Amino acid sequence: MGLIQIVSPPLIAYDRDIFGMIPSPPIGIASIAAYMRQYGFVVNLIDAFGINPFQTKKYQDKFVLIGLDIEDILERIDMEAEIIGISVHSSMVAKFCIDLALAVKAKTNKPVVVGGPHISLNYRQFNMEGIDFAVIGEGERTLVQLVETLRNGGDGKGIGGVATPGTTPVQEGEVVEMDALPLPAWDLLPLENYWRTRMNHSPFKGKFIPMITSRGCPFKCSFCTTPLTSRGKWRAFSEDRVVKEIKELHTVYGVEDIAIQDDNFSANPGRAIRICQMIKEQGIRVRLSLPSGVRTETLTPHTLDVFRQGGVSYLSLSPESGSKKIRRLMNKPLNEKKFYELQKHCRELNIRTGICFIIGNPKETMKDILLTSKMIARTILNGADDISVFIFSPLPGAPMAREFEEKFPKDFLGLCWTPKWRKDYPKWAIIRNLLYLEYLVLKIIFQPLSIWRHIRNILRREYETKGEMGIGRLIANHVPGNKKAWPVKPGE
Ligand code: B12
Ligand code: SF4
Repeated sequence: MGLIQIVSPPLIAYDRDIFGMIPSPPIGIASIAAYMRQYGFVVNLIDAFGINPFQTKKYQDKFVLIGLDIEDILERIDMEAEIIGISVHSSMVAKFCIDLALAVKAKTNKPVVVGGPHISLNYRQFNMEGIDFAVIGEGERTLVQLVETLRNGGDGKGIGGVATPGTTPVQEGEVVEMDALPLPAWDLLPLENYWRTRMNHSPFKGKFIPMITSRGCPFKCSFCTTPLTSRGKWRAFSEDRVVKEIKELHTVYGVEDIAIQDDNFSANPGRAIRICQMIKEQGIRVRLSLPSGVRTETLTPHTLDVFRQGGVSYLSLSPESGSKKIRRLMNKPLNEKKFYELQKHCRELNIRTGICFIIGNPKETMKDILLTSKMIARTILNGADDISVFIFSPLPGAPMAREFEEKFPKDFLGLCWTPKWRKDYPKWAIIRNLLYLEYLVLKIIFQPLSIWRHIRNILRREYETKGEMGIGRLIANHVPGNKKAWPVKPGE
């Protein structure tokens, strides 16, 4: 019996777009590999970004490809593999993954299976290209079922959660009970290379790793696809399982910074509190961060106190807009009073905060922008450390994408938070820059001491905010002859 080969594609972003160039070890395929190994499968992972994050190339005119390209990946594919899987995280990599899948098929003539968040809502795009199998939703159980069926001479059609060219899945795929999932197979991924980039999805000082403690989200923000892929369900590891994983990451991999990348870590606030209490009681010394946006509805000042005691050092809050009208369109209600209180409390607790905004809604007027600008000012006066301003991009499947009138790229390339293909992009880019300028000026005026702290962190390359990581990277790139800098533009 051959092995199971799974490929995670390189990172693809607009040239020099630091908003899109965020590396993070691919936890989805690490989870599948760990689960399959339990059943005796031999799994080999090719992390096309992680293997060589310092190799950059021009891609499709306006983009940059970071990591291995198709030829590099083909060289590494094990010809003994009985099936080759490709993980498609976002629409940004869909075009590359189709080309890769077709090239793999042509070279190996083995079955190719794709999966990942993009596939769950856009499997037809891959079916139309004739790619053998597309797994919708969580992949652990479905991939085992698919491989076993193929081994037994089946054609894979009719398995829940599997789409094949010309057929739609008859039923949802089976999901594994959360606590039955083993710890991700990090031993199969080149973590050291990620650490060498000195960039991550979340601030860090030492060795970092991502972690998922729950899947799905019960909320329904209209720009997001998670409510559809998770069907509004939220499933979580038990507190014991989460703490066990944190302990192991710390002791086995020497990790000091853990980025909890859940869609909604605190959907069950009691569970989140207990996790942090257990970390404190057991004396586990790691820094935790919550970079994916924590819903204010699920937080109280007390929750934040316990988070701090459990090691939470950074979290991002996502009001998304200062305008009620825009928040309504995003289906993201916000109690502003509570938001400001929580934000101030984070400051008191020394939890670093990043406040996230999305601008560029087609119905957004100057008045709405001014309200966002006002909110940014107030958050800085309250002591916010960082802001992130994204430009709205219609992610295929998201409710807001359906209302978006401008045609988005057919191949989905460019569907990221810097949508340069939008006709009105230049306008939004200027507004984004002005909002960052406002942030910087107000920071210098109202938080002068914090500037020194940011400078110190950047010089030490030990980051407490996302902004420090970005600036640290840009500076490192401008030091002549600095071979350690993670590149921002295509190489030769
Ligand atoms: C963490 C995260 C990131 C991280 C880490 C990514 C990584 N390397 O894993 C970072 C910050 C780097 C990131 C970047 C981006 N992301 Co992101 N990200 C997420 C998030 C919040 C969680 C993903 C995750 O770890 N889930 C947990 C793991 C266990 O699940 P999983 O990865 O989905 O894997 C499971 C299945 O998908 C499947 N599966 C996965 N791979 C495979 C392969 C095979 C062969 C099979 C069979 C199955 C399979 O099985 C796995 C186990 O059950 C999701 C939201 C979500 N819930 O999906 C958004 C999400 C996937 N991201 C999104 C986007 C848009 C982006 C960006 C484009 C944003 C940007 N900056 O512009 C970039 C893309 C970067 C690039 N150029 O490719 C969108 C994608 C929507 C779309 N259609 O494009 C999502 C859905 C969020 C949203 N708002 O809607 N992201
Ligand atoms: S943006 Fe966050 S809170 Fe809103 S639906 Fe998506 S995952 Fe849930």
